[in-house]
Amino acid sequence: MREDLVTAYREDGFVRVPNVLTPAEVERFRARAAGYLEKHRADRLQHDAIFSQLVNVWHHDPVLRELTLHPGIGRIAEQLAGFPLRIWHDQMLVKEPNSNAATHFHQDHPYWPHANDRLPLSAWIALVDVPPERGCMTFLPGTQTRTDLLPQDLSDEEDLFTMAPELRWAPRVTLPLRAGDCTFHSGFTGHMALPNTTDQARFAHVNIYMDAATIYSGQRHVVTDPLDLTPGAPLDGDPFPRPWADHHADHRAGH
Ligand code: AKG
Repeated sequence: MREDLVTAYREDGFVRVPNVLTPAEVERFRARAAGYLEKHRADRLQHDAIFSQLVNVWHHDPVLRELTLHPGIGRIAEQLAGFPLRIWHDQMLVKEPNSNAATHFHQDHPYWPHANDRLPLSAWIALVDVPPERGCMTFLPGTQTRTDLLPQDLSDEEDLFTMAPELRWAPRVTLPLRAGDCTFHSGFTGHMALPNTTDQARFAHVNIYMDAATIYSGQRHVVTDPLDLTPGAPLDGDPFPRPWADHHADHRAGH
């Protein structure tokens, strides 16, 4: 992993990493994602026009599980974070052809039932070419320090800027991706995704990583609600794996 990419991530709260997947992996995962979407449309969380969102596909599909638990991507995420991580959850985010709806600016962490954690991050993996007009992401550099805000309302384009008016005129960085490229962004980095105005679906697979020491805050969330956890319980074990880890090294380090 290039040191300049780590430095950029730590400064800006996001970074683009090219070619995290080989062309053969891209084709295998893209074909599988398209098939999965057709089979599971009814399970989508979002039935509005922003995107089709399918959470924890790794629980249901052995091929997409390889993508969520991809050791190379997990290791890059740990290098960027600088501490041990676990999978929090994955999500398939498909912007349907000509769906024409932006994902408005927001931060991710305020939606999550996490406490006792250092800065988590997401790997947003492009399974097709994603130029701006197909719905790539735009980031607000440096906003990973804004850990004080309430969850933003995704239906309100202005909500983040109403909460933090000084961000309204801040620089914005839009990062187009080729298939197999990835952007990593922290859980507090403000970001949005542009609309898909093309006639090809935008397939993104997002691996979300959290600090391995994260505990459950008690807040409701679709991933933790079925687990019936007590507030303060560690988010660890089988539902939140770290398969890329060197278990011997972890043991020596006391994790
Ligand atoms: C995220 O991955 O945190 C996003 O907000 C993605 C939004 C999108 O892909 O439309």
